[in-house]
Amino acid sequence: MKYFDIGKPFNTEAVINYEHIQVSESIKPFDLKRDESIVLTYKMAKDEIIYGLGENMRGINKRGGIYESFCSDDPTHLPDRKSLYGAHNFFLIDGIKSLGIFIDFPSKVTFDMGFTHPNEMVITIHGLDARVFLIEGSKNEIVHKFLKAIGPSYLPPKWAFGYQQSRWSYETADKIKEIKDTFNEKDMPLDTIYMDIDYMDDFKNFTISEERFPNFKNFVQEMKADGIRLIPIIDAGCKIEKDYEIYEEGIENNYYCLNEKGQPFVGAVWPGKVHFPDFLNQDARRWFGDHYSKLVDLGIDGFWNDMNEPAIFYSENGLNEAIDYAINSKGKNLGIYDFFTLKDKFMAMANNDQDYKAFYHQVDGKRYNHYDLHNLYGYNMTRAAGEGFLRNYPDKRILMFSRASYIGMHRYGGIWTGDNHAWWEHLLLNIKMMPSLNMCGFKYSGADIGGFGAHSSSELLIRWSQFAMFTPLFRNHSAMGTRIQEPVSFDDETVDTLRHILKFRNALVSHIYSQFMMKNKTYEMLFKPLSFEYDDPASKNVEDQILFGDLMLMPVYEANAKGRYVYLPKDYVVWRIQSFEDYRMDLYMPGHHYIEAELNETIIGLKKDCLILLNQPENRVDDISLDRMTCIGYIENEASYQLYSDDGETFEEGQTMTVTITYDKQLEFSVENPLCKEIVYDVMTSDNRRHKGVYHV
Ligand code: MIG
Repeated sequence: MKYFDIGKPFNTEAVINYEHIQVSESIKPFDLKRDESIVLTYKMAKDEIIYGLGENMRGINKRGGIYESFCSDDPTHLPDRKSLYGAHNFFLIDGIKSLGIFIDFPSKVTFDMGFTHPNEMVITIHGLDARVFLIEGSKNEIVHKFLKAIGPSYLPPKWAFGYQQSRWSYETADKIKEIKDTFNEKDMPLDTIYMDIDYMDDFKNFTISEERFPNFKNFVQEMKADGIRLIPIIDAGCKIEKDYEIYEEGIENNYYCLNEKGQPFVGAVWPGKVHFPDFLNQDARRWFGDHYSKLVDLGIDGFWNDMNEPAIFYSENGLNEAIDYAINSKGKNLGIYDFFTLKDKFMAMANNDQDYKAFYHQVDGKRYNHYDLHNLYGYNMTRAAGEGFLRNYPDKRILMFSRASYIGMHRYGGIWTGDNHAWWEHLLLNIKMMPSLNMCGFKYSGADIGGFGAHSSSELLIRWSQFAMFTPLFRNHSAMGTRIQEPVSFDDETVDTLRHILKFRNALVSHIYSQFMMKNKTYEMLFKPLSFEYDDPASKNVEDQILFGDLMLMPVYEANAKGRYVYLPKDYVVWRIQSFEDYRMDLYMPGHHYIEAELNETIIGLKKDCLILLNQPENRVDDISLDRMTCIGYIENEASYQLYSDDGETFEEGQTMTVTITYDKQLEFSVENPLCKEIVYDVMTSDNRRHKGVYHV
């Protein structure tokens, strides 16, 4: 791995491990131009594929599109949307040789990946100083080197791998209790309930509405007694209000971003007028990070950071300008252009570049314009929280994920992919996005299951849950005004189907958790495109199946489908699951197949010589025991499986069990470092026989 500096780059702290990284003499194969901005160009060979770019629209192969890294809050992710909430400038060109590239630059970068000209890649870095990393090797080696350079992921607690229920908003303690009780009544797994902005007093960070959540500490304990953890939201902007502690402390210590004149910059978000903490200033970071403790001390074990692009509904300047323009237009016969200008004045008020250029950060005593460091804001908010947790609770894992992010933020928290919609297209997008998020370091991630905006149908929610069952963050969240989307709020048949899916996910928790912990350590992706494991030509073009370790995920993502076409590069056993107890296994030869999957069936491919261990499903992750495990597999001669397990709550190192099964007319088990007492097995062998039984360890 090498890096090449253009000008004097800002240290974003994305890359932290420089041990095997050298300075590069050139930026080949790129041509470099530097005048008003930095432009890198590269001629792409005909069949080269581009992987990566983290949270972005379009496919696993990013070629043919145009993308922009500039953390933005736009709740309508249409196919041509160029930027979402994250700025993930790492990608990989895969041709005869492979090359990984990371553009470490904290402001706007445009990636024209063969959009303007099919064979030309044009990367425009909107500034004059950047560090560009170049990584050679195979695809897997490149990602491995990159993940090592940016360091391991933060560690969420194990319960954060359970089913999580959210809604904007469950406004009162009673409502939250009711949700929990309904889940209990309907025997539906649940580990957390989210508290969206309405739990706060007037949307003020680190406050709790006395009226809607009286005696909060008791309430938290009461929920916990039933195994449910509450996860409150924290927003970036802090309300301007005299005597509000955060406001006063921030002003007193100069912790807020300042405008040109050196006064705290004013924007407006949920609480009305706010100041934005200067998360790039380490003192401010420390101060803000310590405030999370207030809630932790009340029994809260996790948070989500929102609106940290930062989203700005309007600024005083923008609003005044628009209002003046409107007043001037009053009574006039507006031509069509004047009318549109008037309309745009209001429409363009939110998240406006003019506003981003109107405030400043203090970094190590130097002043920087926000626009130039824009993509580091959400990252440093989450860093403030993450550093605070480690400082104040060094032995406790706390759930944290963020909306905005930059590469490197995964060391402090995960991400969710923001305001998607209850559209089938967004289920498919979720599938395609997982590998590229992993490439950029974000392992603890997931989308709003069922869709945030728009009304979800039961069918969409079921299909989405069948896929998301594998994403580390497994959360159903939806917006105000949309159809109630909890799995318990649908018709009986849907509730039954979702119960089976959620229970199955719970049975997978020890596996997903173990994969997360092991792959984090070895700097590998959890989700991979097929071409990262198979080098046949057809695997390169698969955009709607992905690998999760030895499992092939082949989700159904279309309405009214009763199955789907699947490409299998090798022979696979298709595991067709209705519930933990009820499933089929069928052997398929390599090639293209139509595989049936009724609405209540999840289909998963098991590759040859693979095993997977499941725990018995419970309704809470805390209740999971490893004593009795279920083993599913497909074996020709020998298959081995590792299960990592630890307490899931502290940073104490755990243990790894290895289960090996060999097959020669009959199955032979061997278990190293046993963590379980019994293995209930159901294994298919390549001679198309099924072997069922119980192995006592
Ligand atoms: O302007 O807190 O993406 O998950 O429910 C909307 C309310 C603010 C945006 C987040 C969404 C959350 C919502 N927030």
